[in-house]
Formats: sequence, structure tokens, C-alpha cells
Amino acid sequence: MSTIKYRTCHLCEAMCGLAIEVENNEVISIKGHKEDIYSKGHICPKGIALKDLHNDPNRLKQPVRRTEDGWKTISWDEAYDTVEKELKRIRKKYGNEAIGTYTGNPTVHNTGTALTLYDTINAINTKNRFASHSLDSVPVFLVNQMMFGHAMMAPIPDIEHLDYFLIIGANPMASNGSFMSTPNIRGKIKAIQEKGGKVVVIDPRKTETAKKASEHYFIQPETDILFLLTLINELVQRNGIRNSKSLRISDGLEQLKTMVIGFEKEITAPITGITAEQIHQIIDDLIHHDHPVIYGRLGVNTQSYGTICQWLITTLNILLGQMDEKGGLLFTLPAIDYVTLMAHESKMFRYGSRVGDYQEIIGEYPTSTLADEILTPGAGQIRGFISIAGNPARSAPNSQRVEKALADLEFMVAVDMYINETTQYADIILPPAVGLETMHYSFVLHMVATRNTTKFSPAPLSISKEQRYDWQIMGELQRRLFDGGFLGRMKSNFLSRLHPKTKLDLALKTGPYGIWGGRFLKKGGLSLKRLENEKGGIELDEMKPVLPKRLFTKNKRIQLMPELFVKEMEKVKALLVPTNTTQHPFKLIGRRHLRSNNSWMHNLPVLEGGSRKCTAMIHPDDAKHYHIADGEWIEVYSDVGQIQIMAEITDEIIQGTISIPHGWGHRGKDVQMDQAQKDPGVNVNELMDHFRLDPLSYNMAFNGHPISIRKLG
Ligand SMILES: Nc1nc2c(c(=O)[nH]1)N[C@H]1C(S)=C(S)[C@@H](COP(=O)(O)OP(=O)(O)OC[C@H]3O[C@@H](n4cnc5c(=O)[nH]c(N)nc54)[C@H](O)[C@@H]3O)O[C@H]1N2
Ligand SMILES: Nc1nc2c(c(=O)[nH]1)N[C@H]1C(S)=C(S)[C@@H](COP(=O)(O)OP(=O)(O)OC[C@H]3O[C@@H](n4cnc5c(=O)[nH]c(N)nc54)[C@H](O)[C@@H]3O)O[C@H]1N2
Ligand code: SF4
Ligand SMILES: [Mo]
Repeated sequence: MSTIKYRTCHLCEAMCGLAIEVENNEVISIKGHKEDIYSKGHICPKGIALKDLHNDPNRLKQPVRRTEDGWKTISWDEAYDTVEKELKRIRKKYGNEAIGTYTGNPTVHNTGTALTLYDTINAINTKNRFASHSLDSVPVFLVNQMMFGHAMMAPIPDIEHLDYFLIIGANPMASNGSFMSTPNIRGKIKAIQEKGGKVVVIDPRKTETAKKASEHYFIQPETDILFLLTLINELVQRNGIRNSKSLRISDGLEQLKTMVIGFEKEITAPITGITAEQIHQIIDDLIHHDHPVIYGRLGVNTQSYGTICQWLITTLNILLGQMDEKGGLLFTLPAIDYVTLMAHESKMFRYGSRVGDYQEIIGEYPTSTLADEILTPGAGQIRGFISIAGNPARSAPNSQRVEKALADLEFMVAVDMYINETTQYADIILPPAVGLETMHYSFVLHMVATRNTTKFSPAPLSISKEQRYDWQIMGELQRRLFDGGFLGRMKSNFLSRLHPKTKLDLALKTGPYGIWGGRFLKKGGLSLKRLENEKGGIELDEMKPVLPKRLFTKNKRIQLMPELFVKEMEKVKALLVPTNTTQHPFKLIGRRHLRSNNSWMHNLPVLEGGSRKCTAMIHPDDAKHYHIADGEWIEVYSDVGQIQIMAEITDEIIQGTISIPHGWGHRGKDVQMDQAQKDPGVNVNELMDHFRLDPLSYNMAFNGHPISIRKLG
């Protein structure tokens, strides 16, 4: 007899509820859970693919060791003993900094890992920590820290109540949104339009989102900074600044007005490609709508001015009176108040990395410098490495150099269920139970959601005797690799043995809605037990304004003009006179597909097809100039590498720009991903210069990278 089990999908930020038909510990089917209070039955092809992830024959369930005769399955004891022996040997010989760690994107999505990760990494006691954050989000952290006093204080678009949505450099129809956790973006965009509102997209490509938008404007890559400064300049000139609470509690307005002088629409239009008339129209709309919201993501974060763009977007929302307002942008108050819990961790710029002197941000150095730290000899050189749920051999820039570095290590352990392009370099792989084998609570994503809701899912499937949960693996590493004094060890060991459900229960009970929490004992407050009975989740308080109370800045005011950003602006004026700094005539941008998830879901045949194609999109006029036909193979090259890839001719991309998705190139001597290797695609990160960073956050500037193309003979 089959039963229906309910679990939140953990794959992207949307947190869709799934209804999973299970029989004899096997998945029969996966559908959207109609009674889920948040997603109401919405699901995408990746959610359905969780069945295939569970059944993937390449998925590891026991540790493996790399030997001269290939991968050998070993016992957990042997695996842990080897990891402990080798990493302790390295630590003893070279010191603590000789151990490096990298934590990838799924560490945010996998509850067991998220709950144990920082305790484990802290126990290892090394400054050489890296994470996917510096390929993605550090500009957002930095702006939140400087303006609101806390890296995780992220204002989230109130997508259900806004009436004008200006989306700059994000494609939520494919990605389902980021720093905007909400299911069914398509439905929400439609709803804005049906209520008479407008959705406008600014993107060098006519994306899936742009096609559904009311208007789309093509922009030249990496010119958003000028576009945004022009918007502020125009808003000032047309008296569009609204007197609002958030503005009244902000410092720096007059200085800001002076800063934007000179960024006139007639001057920036030829550079950005967005005409003076179009700017005029956008300003008209911003002025005449009640709740205009501006939102930007990877397109503006992973470029040379990632931090400044994020700052200007946040500032514009304040000038428009939408910050901390219903219908504008709001701050969440989730059941587990991660922002308050993490307040003491929200620190940056305390120390610099050894080779590049890049300053840490929340305890991490930029991933772009990981290979330098492994390959550059001297005290502090990384010799032992722990990779947790990451694939830097595909996700990091200059990835061929990352591979060279991984091959150069004395010892590497990976916590991952696949032998992929990164983990192939590991000596030992420790595979956790994943997906439907694990319970789920999205405590990180509730922090960036568009509504305050809460939901717990027990694991729909059980695991076999040979398998281990992620939190068990992390706990074992934490105990075996702990470095520090006696009391610290006792505390760390105690924490490492806590079941994640105990941790969740405690956090829920003491949280803002908990039975022990808040300022008073709330009758019927939250506990894990209560949540376990609410399969579709619970709607919590409506999102409400929380400022200035929840500000973490010293003077309890929003900082419009952080000194660090203002200083950088001195260089920005020079952008008004474009100079040719590169020989390469094209700019490279990325793209995401609905049926893909960074680098790691290409082994599931069910996700093949649709729009998912690893091609180089090129404008027809550019193709004509180079005599390139549709479907023909071309070479794309930069100062650091070259790849050969199929051209896809389309007028959906701005002239002079090429779009190539990341996370492909499933090749490698020891890789074991049968399906992915059949249609490997090519790895765009071989083209990326790892020194091309946002100067303030050291986030990688993937977008706008200079490249050339040539027709293959
Ligand atoms: N050119 C270019 N490069 C980019 C980007 C881009 O837009 N363009 N985007 C960047 C962004 S936004 C990000 S976030 C990074 C992602 O960078 P990474 O996090 O380094 O890479 P992923 O492809 O997400 O790889 C995830 C790894 O985790 C494993 N995994 C999946 N689920 C689990 C789990 O539950 N437990 C464990 N232990 N392992 C698991 C997978 O097998 C895989 O090895 O890539 C960045 N790289
Ligand atoms: N299906 C799927 N969903 C995902 C992921 C995935 O790989 N697949 N990855 C997840 C992750 S880790 C993240 S961080 C989020 C990212 O979520 P999004 O930010 O929505 O992701 P992208 O699709 O990369 O959107 C970036 C857009 O910026 C545009 N762009 C590039 N350069 C510029 C520029 O200079 N200016 C402007 N204005 N636009 C530019 C690109 O054309 C692209 O449309 O998605 C998450 N969700
Ligand atoms: S949209 Fe995201 S959360 Fe929803 S089913 Fe798809 S991958 Fe899962
Ligand atoms: Mo990301």
C-alpha cells in the first residue's frame, strides 16, 4: 500500500511543497502539494526529478577511496580514520592554515548540513575558508552590513502587493528567484499585470522573464552602474524623491544628491543602450506608481561593480519610499530568527588572505583566490582540503587552474554524493544521504522569503544501514578534527552530538513565535511537534515594517553613503568617457535553465530537453560578420582560456554580447557521472580571469567578461 508523504523541495529558494507517493521505501510519484500554504501545488521539473536523484545509480551511498586501480568502496571507520590521520599530519607539519575548506551552494539548502556546517568549520580552526558566496552573494552581504548594520538584513520585494517591478539582471522565471524566496514566479508576475501593474526587465538578453514582462530593455553588460546613477539623478531633478519613514531615518541624502550630478541620461544612454526617452518613461513609471520596487540579482551582483550596483538599487528603493513598507520591500521575521542568532557573526574586513591580501567577509576569503592559496609555496600554503557540497572545478573562475590546484594537494576529502569534476581529486569521498532521505526545514530561506511562513518535513524515505546522514558526517569530522582547548572541545563535542531535530525544536521554541519565545509566553506557540502535525505549513505574522528597531547600525539609522562605497565612486566618473581597455570585442554573460541547477543535476535524464542547451548565444549581425551559421561550432577565447562550443544565433541577445551557461563540461579522468558525461557541454569558467573581481566585496565578476570568437575551420 502506498502512502503520501509531504516534503518541502530544497533544490532552489522557492520552497515548494511536494506530495510524494511512497511504497516500500520507493518513490512512486511526486506532485505539487495543493494544501501547502505557500506554494499551493506549484512545482517545477526539478522537484519531480528528486525521484531520479534518489534512484541515480551513480549516487554514492558508502565512502570511496581513490586508488591506483580506481575507486574502492571502504567502511566509514576506515574513511574517517584516514581523514583524521592525514589532516592531522598536515596540520602538525605545516600549521592550521594548511587546511582549507570550501562550502558550496547546497550547504544552504540541506538542513542537516546548514545546522552543523559552521560548528564543524569552526572546530577545524583555519582562516583558509572559502564558499560559493564569493561567486554570488557577497555584494548583498556587504551592502546590508554597511547600510543596515547586518549582512543578513536583506530587504525582500513584497511581490504580492507591489505595482511596478523593475527587474535588473535577474531571470526569476528560470531561477525562481534569489533573495526573494517565493514559489510560482510566473503566476506572481501575471498577477501584478492583471492588477494593472507593470513588470519591466533590464537585461542584455530577452530572457524567459523578459518575455513575460510588460517591457524589456536591452542593456550593455556592466553598464548598470551608469543606468542606476542616471535613475537617481533624474529622480532628483524631477522631484521624485518621496518623504518616507525610511528616508527620515537615513543619513546622507544631500551628499547622495551631489554624488549623482553629471550622470545625465543623454550622456549615459549611448553607453548603456537605454535611451533618454526610455529613462524618461521609467522615471514616469517610478513616480506614478504607488509601490515601485527595484530588484537586481546575479546580473548586477556578479559583475565588476557588483557592490555599487546593489547599493544603488537599495538606495533607490529608499528614495522611492518603498523600504520597509507594505507593497515595497520588507524584512522577514521568521520562526527561527537567523538574523538575531547570527548577529555576532556579521563581521568583515578583520584580516586578509595570504597571497592576494583579500579581506575576509563573514570569515571567508574569495573563492577566486583558492587556487593561489593552494599553489603558492610558503608558510600558510593549503596542503589539505575539505570540500563540502561544492564543485569549484566548475563553478569557480579560471577553473582549469582550480583543477591544477586540487591535483596538487597532499590530501583532500569531499562530502558529496557524486564523483564529479571536483570530487574526482579527493582521496576520500564521504557521501551523505540526500534529498528525500533527509528531513527538511528551510531555516535560511525563510529569512529571504516574501512571506513569514514555517514548515517542517520529516524524511519521506529511510536510509540503509550503510548510509549516514550529513549531520552525522559533519559531527564526526567536528569531533575528530577539533583544534582548541579542553572546554572548547567539550562544548564542540556536545553540540556535534545534538540531533538536528533537537536543534530545530530549541530554535523554534525560543524563536519569535515559540512556546518559550518572544517577550511573553505565547499560548499555542511553535515547537517542532506542533509543526510536524501541520503538513502544509503555518502562516505566521504578516510581514510588517520593523525599522528602525531592527537596525543593527551603531546610530540606529540607515547609512545611505557608506564611506567605503563613496570612495570607490571617485573612480566611477571615469566610466562616462569609455576607453578601450581590452583587445576583445565581445562581452560574455551567463544564463540559467529551469531544468538545471548550477553544475550538479545533469546526471538525471528526466531533466534533459526543454530550453536547456549549452550553447553560445550570438546576435545575427555578429554571426554574419564572422560568417557563422546556426549550430556551427566556434571557438570562444579570453586572456586565460579557450573553449569550443556550438553557436546559437538569436536576436534575443544584444549585439556584441555572447551568453553561455555555467556548470557544464562534465569531463575528467576519474569522474563517474554516466548520464552527464554523455552530453557533457563545455565549461565556461575556463574563460574566466580569476582576478576579475568586484573591488569592494571581491565577488567574482563573471558577467561582462571580455572575450573574442573565431569560426572553426
Ligand atoms: N560562470 C559562472 N559561474 C558561476 C555562476 C554563474 O552564474 N556563472 N554562478 C555562481 C553561483 S550563483 C553559485 S551559487 C556557484 C555554485 O557553486 P558550487 O556550490 O561550488 O557548485 P554546485 O554546482 O552548486 O555544486 C554543488 C555540489 O554539491 C553536491 N551536492 C548537492 N546536494 C548535496 C547535498 O545535499 N549534500 C552534499 N554534501 N552535497 C550535495 C553536488 O553533487 C555538487 O558537487 O556557482 C557560481 N559559478
Ligand atoms: N533552474 C535553476 N534555478 C536556479 C539556479 C540554477 O542554476 N538553475 N541557481 C540558483 C542560484 S545558485 C542562484 S544565485 C540564483 C540566481 O538567480 P538569478 O539572478 O535570477 O539568475 P540568472 O538566471 O543567472 O540571472 C541573471 C541575469 O542577468 C543577466 N545579465 C548578465 N549580465 C548582466 C549585466 O551586466 N546587466 C544586467 N542588467 N543583466 C545582466 C543575464 O542575462 C541573466 O538573465 O538562481 C538559483 N536558482
Ligand atoms: S521551483 Fe524550486 S523549490 Fe519549487 S519544485 Fe522547482 S526546484 Fe523545487
Ligand atoms: Mo548562487
